[in-house]
Amino acid sequence: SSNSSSLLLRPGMVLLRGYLSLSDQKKIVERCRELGVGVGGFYQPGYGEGVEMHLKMMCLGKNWDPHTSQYGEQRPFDGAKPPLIPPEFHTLVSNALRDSNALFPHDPLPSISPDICIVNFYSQTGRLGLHQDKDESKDSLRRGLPVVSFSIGYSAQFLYGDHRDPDKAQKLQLESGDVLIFGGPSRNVFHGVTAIDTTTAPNLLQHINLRPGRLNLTFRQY
Ligand code: AKG
Repeated sequence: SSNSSSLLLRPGMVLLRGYLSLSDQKKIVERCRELGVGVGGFYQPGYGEGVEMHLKMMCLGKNWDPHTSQYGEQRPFDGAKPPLIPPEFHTLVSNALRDSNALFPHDPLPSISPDICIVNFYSQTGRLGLHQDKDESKDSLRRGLPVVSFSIGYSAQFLYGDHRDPDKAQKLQLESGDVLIFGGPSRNVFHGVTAIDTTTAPNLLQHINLRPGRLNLTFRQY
């Protein structure tokens, strides 16, 4: 359901504004809640990571460890195996990439079979420092396989650019239902979340049954 406000932000970086329907968002919230309270569910990454992480995290498919920046099949701190990526998430990701390529045929991005999804939950004070997603395989990075990111709940002030310096970054408000894709020449873009906007859409959270905060899912192919 991508609409006319979808944007090619820069080569290889697409914003599908309002792509996820409310009903899709609600289902994603519900599924993440179920998975989040089970084995391998949400935890709070400690401080002293490479990147400032003020959020709760869970991995699906593979584990990504913020301490070592390594992928693995289990979480080092409790041995849990991450839950599988639900099949309906796979469908949403491949549809989003297909629709993005149809909107911007001059900048096609390769499709992916995501084997890792990082689910972040930002409370009202949540944030995430500027970083690159560069821990996937050399092959995945070399091919520019896109990262596909779903935003649900409160809006986020999102920064992106070619440098780690926030003053040099572009600003973007990511809203509930937005899908952001970055691959190809934008695969190594620096990005992060400076603040959560708690003033957005007061009825939205009730509709999608999310506690106050923001849920973000990023899908990648290791
Ligand atoms: C990441 O998980 O690597 C992110 O950068 C998440 C960004 C976001 O929450 O929009």
